[in-house]
Amino acid sequence: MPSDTLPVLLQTGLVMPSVVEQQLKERFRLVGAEGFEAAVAEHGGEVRGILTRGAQPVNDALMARLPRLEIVANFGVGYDTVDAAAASRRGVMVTNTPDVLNEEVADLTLGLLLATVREIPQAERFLRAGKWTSSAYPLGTSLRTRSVGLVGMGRIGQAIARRLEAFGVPIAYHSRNPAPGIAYRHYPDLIALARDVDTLILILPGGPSTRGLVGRDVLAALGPDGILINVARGSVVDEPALVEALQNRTIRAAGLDVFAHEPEVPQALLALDNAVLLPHVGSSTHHTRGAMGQLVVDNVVGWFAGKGPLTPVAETPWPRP
Ligand code: NAP
Ligand code: 8YV
Repeated sequence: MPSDTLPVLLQTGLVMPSVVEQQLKERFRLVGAEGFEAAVAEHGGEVRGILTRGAQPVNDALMARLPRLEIVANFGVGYDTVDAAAASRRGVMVTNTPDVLNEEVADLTLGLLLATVREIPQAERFLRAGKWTSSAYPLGTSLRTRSVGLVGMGRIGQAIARRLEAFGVPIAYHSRNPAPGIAYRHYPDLIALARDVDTLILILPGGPSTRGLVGRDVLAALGPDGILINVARGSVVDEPALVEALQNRTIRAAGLDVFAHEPEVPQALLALDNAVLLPHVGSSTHHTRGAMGQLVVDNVVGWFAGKGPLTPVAETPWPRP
């Protein structure tokens, strides 16, 4: 088929080219990777699908410029940069990549938890700096005495909980509703949970409903021995309040995979020795990113073949009610 008769897909930045581009380029015309604004200006009237990984918000204003848009395929389970409610109003399908990354993200979360509690990066820096020859690394805090509050008990939260079970750590959780079939104590009130545990792990969606959920009040309730692990979204935490709590040691430490304005990380956080910082790598292995890319491909191909998407988000159910 001549390329100008193929359905046009707009990419908001590169989305796993070795999997996604490789499989879609024969059946679709891919535009946008080399200049998003220029592609919208030139092809806006023809675009039928968007491939996105979150760098560029897919909001109502963008969708208004794409009158033939049918589907937004998000590379990632979290789709907080896509206005799914606006898509639903416009009859546009939104898909994400759930489940295929649960175990990978849960592995990384346990790694980050241990790194933060046992100060693994700090101890390594100590050795590399040649300090071991003059003194032993100071004794630190232990996971043995800790209890964990999971904020979010969905697909990934449950995979984290399974791993924590193996570590013998008591678990409780906060979410808006109790998770079906989960026996851990449910706290409808996040501050009450923060008061009762000394370690919080955030694993819930970003977006307006969770913006700033962990602020000064939650950090104060967590207390001076408190450890905060965030593998959810930077927007869930009041970042300046967290920096202040770490600087003043009103909490003990934080392990962060996500930040408010990625890829920018505040200098004040970089300067802290009680923060372990990762560049949003929860799912970033060849294995799991490949599976996520394949799910993006399968959603898009299924949609344009008239079979419907594999993993529609809650706001755009399929089959349509
Ligand atoms: P999920 O299965 O949809 O679970 C979400 C959990 O969060 C549920 O327990 C839900 O319970 C709870 N929740 C939702 N909104 C809430 C609110 N306003 N207040 C309190 N709890 C709320 O999602 P998942 O697949 O586990 O993924 C969770 C999130 O992890 C993603 O959305 C993404 O942001 C993040 N993530 C990060 C990485 C990384 O690389 N760091 C990788 C993958 C995912 P209720 O609905 O009952 O409240
Ligand atoms: C990805 C994620 O890194 O799935 C998610 O929600 O945060 C990560 O798996 C991201 O979405 C792709 O850039």
